[in-house]
Amino acid sequence: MDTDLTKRFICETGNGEALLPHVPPRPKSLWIVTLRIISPQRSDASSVGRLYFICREHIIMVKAVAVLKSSEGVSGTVYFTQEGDGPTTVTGNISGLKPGLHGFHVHALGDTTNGCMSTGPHFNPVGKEHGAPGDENRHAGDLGNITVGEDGTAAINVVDKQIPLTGPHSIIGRAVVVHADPDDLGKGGHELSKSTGNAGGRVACGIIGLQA
Ligand SMILES: [Cu+2]
Ligand SMILES: [Zn+2]
Repeated sequence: MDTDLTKRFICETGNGEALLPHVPPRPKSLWIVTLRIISPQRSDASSVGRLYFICREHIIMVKAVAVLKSSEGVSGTVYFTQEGDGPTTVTGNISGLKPGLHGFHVHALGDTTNGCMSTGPHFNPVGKEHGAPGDENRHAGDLGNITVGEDGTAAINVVDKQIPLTGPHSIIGRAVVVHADPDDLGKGGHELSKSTGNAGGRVACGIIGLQA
């Protein structure tokens, strides 16, 4: 079964576009479909004709969501959208945090069997060091910091090219983690700067799942 939700195949005939869900999809290929055409007037009358379709791949918008919870009263919802192979937009709100900067990452695993501790290290599919979102040398999961206001709430608005929702480096099924302290973006000189940004404990997390 084709479980890739990101692609559909639009097939065209001389009479315009038609979606052919039962045609085995293959991009840029010519499909010849044999149709049995049944007359609406006479159910016993049918004829066989051939239609020629050219199918092309059509990549659609993919959406995902993570619901963040913690025992310390932190909660929030983080949304991810990606169109085609463009950048991923991250939006949402998190509340119940202390004011200031908090490290904000995608961690490698969507495993919360031991709370946020079991979500693994920062998502790092190509073996780089911890860094800032704009750095060349960074983990894919390094989204920097979120800024929490005096009301304990942070609004998230990030656009990033290294956290796709499709393909081999997809973040679907991984986790979003908010930390107790600021992420030093690899520049703090601490022994943990180049691995975690020394962002302290994991105060809330949520698993990134596909959304309709
Ligand atoms: Cu983290
Ligand atoms: Zn990192």
